[in-house]
Amino acid sequence: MSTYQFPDNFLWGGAIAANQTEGAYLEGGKGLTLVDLLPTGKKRWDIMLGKLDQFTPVEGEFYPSHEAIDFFHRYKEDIALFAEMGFKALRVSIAWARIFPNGDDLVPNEAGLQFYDDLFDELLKHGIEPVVTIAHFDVPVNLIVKYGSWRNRKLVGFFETYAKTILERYKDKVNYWMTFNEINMLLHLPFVGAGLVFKEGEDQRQIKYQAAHHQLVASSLAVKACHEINPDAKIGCMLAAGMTYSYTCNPDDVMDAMEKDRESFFFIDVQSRGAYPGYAKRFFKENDITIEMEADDEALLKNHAVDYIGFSYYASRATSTDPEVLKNQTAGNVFGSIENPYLEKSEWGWTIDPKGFRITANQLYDRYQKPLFVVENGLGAVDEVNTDGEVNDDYRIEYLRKHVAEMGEAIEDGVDIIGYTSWGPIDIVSASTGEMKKRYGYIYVDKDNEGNGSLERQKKKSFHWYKQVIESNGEILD
Ligand code: BGP
Repeated sequence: MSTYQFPDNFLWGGAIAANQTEGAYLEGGKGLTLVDLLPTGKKRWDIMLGKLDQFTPVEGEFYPSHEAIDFFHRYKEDIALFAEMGFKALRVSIAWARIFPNGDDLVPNEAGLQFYDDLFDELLKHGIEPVVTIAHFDVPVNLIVKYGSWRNRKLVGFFETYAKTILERYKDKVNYWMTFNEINMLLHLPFVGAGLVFKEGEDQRQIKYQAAHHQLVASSLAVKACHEINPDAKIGCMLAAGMTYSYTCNPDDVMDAMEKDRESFFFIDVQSRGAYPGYAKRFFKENDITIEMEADDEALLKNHAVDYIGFSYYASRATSTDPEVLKNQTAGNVFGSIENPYLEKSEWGWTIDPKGFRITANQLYDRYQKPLFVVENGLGAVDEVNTDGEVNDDYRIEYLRKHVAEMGEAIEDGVDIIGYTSWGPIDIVSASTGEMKKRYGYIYVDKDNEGNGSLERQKKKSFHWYKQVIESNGEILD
């Protein structure tokens, strides 16, 4: 038995994203979205970095998002399994291109709106709160081709129209919203985070930060609309978090670690504290970055701050100013990191640091003093179905048990955490690699990296473990 006291109404559940689960990529009137242009294999990474000149799927390439795990047709079966685990909440995203297939359509696509009405009704039928991400890595391709995506100020207006449409449509069904998934990802995977495509010789950093400003203004407009349409709803931001450790007590390393964290905190400082921080203004000046603003931008940012801080936690990071030390890089949720000699890594090289979860939660709560919502955490691993047809994912239970325990410690530290929706409660397409092999789920899906399989679902050992965690409200973690 653990000794942790999770709040009575703690939102235990899971998190998925439209582009990694739904499939049906052109059904029901949906338009092409940026992820529909991401094939598996080595081309994927270059495109995610913004090197792309082909805006329709290429014959012969495999695009995992086109079918994903067919959640579009199977959501009722999957939600029944989530309900069997006792989920209080399910984080989903709405595919922008299901609602506005071209992004700049004058009227929304009713079939798309109806799909999410049906999805939310199914969740509510099972007593599961929808937690909705408005934008999760899926800008409609037409907005990229016609306007250059978020580098263009016009995206603010298109996004505001999209956000107002769904906030109004689902105001009686959705009480938890968040604006941009991992808004800081834009700096690292600009095509994924903001649909940015670069031409030879462009100043990419200038374009990224101008696009970031447009997203930050758009986010404040969504917050404003949410509070006007449904004052009882809560709307948050969403950060890819994970504290950066200094490799040594050398003040240069400590400063470097602080600056690495501030690179991400910048987005949340604006969305939660309502203004550009001084360190960002210094950074812009020293790097010849000029942010074009419109007259009421700063007032919008100031007057429409988020209600809670949503974040993903997979790992902590480490940094050093010593070129020799910097050579020992490891992977991570895109950011990468220096190998931490005190910690293990996943099969994909992601550092495993449960205590870092407690540290990061304290760091965020100290900084923002607003409720936190853990909207992603989990272990991507290779799962094998054994000869008895079972998946004994003890390694995933171990990872999750340790992280949930550290979350309990953070709550005892006084950190106000309102929920935990672990990433990928069902096996889904990996965002970074497009693989099915990198599995996160409590539920196994019969599909491989090449798209073969029956799509059949089956419970893993962790399904029963998580069911017990939820039933006991975090008391039983063994
Ligand atoms: C985050 C995304 C999620 C999810 C997660 C796991 O960046 O918000 O969409 O994909 O990472 O990463 P991956 O799927 O690459 O293993």
